[in-house]
Amino acid sequence: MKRILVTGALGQIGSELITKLRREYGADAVIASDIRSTDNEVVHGGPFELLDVTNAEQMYTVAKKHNVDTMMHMAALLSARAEQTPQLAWNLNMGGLVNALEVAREQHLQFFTPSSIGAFGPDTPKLNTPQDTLQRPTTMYGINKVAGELLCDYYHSRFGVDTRGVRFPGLISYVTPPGGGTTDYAVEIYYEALRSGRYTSFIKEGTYMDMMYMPDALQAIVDLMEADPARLKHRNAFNVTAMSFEPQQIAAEIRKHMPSFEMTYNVDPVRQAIADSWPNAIDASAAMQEWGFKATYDLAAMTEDMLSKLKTAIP
Ligand code: AKB
Repeated sequence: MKRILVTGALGQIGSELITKLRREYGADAVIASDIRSTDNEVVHGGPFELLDVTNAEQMYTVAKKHNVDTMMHMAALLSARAEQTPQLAWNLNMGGLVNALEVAREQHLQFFTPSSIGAFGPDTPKLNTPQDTLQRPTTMYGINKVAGELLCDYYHSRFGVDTRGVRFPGLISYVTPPGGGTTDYAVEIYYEALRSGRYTSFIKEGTYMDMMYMPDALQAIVDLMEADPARLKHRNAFNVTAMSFEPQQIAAEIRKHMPSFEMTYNVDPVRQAIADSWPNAIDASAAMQEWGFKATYDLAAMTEDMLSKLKTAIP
């Protein structure tokens, strides 16, 4: 039986990943961990441990106690938050990753951690951004992500750790809201559309970024972890994406369901600068060829699903 330790389990990806993994591998096979606890399914639906990823000894003890064979390391600060507190971001994003990789090395674990489109920078080709290309990010988050990609490659080549990973675009979901990201506008817009019929975007009109609906992101993690390693020429940091749009396009899609929806702009210079330094649309062909990555939701299908799910979730 598989035994998977997930860090950052109460975060945006973690909380839905836990549900999916427990459904696929059994509730007891998935150990959720986070620095905090709360009263929800992640905590009560299977094993849960309080875990500060910057504490190497604690991480080792939890992994050993549950005899895990896989680690999915999700705990991290997102781009905008990392820009506000760069020292904390370095300590958490890099310190946590090094600790997690060390546990994976010592205990021979299969390992997953997400990178991001944030690992690219202003000099990276903006359109059809290749899998292997120039990476000179200008944000603390991006620097963490590039360093993390290289570190995961290193742990594979130097120590033989089975490291795997993807570069996620903005992830959109109706379960747990993201916090501190640049792509968060594309989640907030749905909540505000339903709550008030209007949204003020902090990202400027015409700013294209890659995005993906959460079910596709979770499936990508499972598929990559189950992929035949002989087929993987890259291991870490596979470009994955489902769509690229700018604020007017998501607003227009929402208007198809809510004709009176209104959008205005109040651009946040910090998050806008981050978005401007990222690609407009990345090329995911390496992930498609090497492990069969495929996204099923486009902007229209995602919008329909988000609005119908949120309608019942928002009081
Ligand atoms: C963020 O906006 O920081 C994240 C990401 C694209 O990595 N959603």
